[in-house]
Amino acid sequence: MKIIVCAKQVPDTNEVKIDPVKGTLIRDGVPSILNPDDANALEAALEIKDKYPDTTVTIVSMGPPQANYMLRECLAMGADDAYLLSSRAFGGADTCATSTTIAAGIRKIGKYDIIFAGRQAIDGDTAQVGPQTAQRLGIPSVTYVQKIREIKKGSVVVERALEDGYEVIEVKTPCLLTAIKELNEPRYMTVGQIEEAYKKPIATWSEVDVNLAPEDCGLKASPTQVFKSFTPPPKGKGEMLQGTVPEMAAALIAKLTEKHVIK
Ligand SMILES: Cc1cc2nc3c(=O)[nH]c(=O)nc-3n(C[C@H](O)[C@H](O)[C@@H](O)COP(=O)(O)OP(=O)(O)OC[C@H]3O[C@@H](n4cnc5c(N)ncnc54)[C@H](O)[C@@H]3O)c2cc1C
Repeated sequence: MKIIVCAKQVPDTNEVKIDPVKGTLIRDGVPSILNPDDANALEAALEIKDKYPDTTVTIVSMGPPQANYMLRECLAMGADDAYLLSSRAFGGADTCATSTTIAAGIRKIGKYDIIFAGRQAIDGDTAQVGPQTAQRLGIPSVTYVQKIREIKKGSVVVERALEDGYEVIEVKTPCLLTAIKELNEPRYMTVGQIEEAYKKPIATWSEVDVNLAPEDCGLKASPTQVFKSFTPPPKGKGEMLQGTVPEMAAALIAKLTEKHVIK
């Protein structure tokens, strides 16, 4: 079986703090990490490889040259090979242009049975790239995969998380599945695998390598453009309610109703 995992390097948004005086984001010293949902996607692929040893796991990422470190981490977890889609032409991509580029990279990689992506990336937070990539490749996709029940010949049976439960879906391969954190617990790298990971070559492909014209990628191929970004205002101070218990309860209900928390 051939598996491709889409992995994105993202700033660790848990480490991003807001400057209380200027109200701007403090990005200094914020480490770049493998997007958490993508670690679950990779773990799912590696678990299939553990079960079916003739499986290969290939990572594909679009990003700047430093995304190489994240790809080494994926190799050190157990992936077989990795490709980085990197070029100035890819800069400023929205999800539409990102999925066009990733799909072009996947076409060049060739045959695959399952593509895994994360549900969403913690920086852009759109959760659109996985399904869009599937659509560009003309294959079905299942999002919010919380469990892989069975790998059959020509299909996979998965559980898709819903707000109040889950649905069981059998999907024909080749297909794309997006992973959520409930799917598994990503494994650690081992020292031996880290050493091996640094010996492996990682091919870097530009738009020319994946048969895209410069106007098909990046900002030029993006129907949306971010024209302003700003830090949300900090939450107001807490407020202590005064009076007797019934008075405080009435005041609380009035405030929650006013904010449409309750009707
Ligand atoms: C603050 C901010 C605001 C933005 N606003 C918009 C907007 O309004 N509209 C818009 O279209 N774009 C927007 N973007 C851009 C968009 O988020 C990214 O450019 C796009 O590359 C990926 O979308 P995402 O990060 O939301 O990924 P998601 O769709 O959340 O990612 C889902 C999965 O797709 C895969 N994936 C995503 N990106 C890559 C990659 N580069 N390489 C490999 N796999 C990948 C991963 O498996 C990931 O888990 C914004 C970006 C930022 C930082």
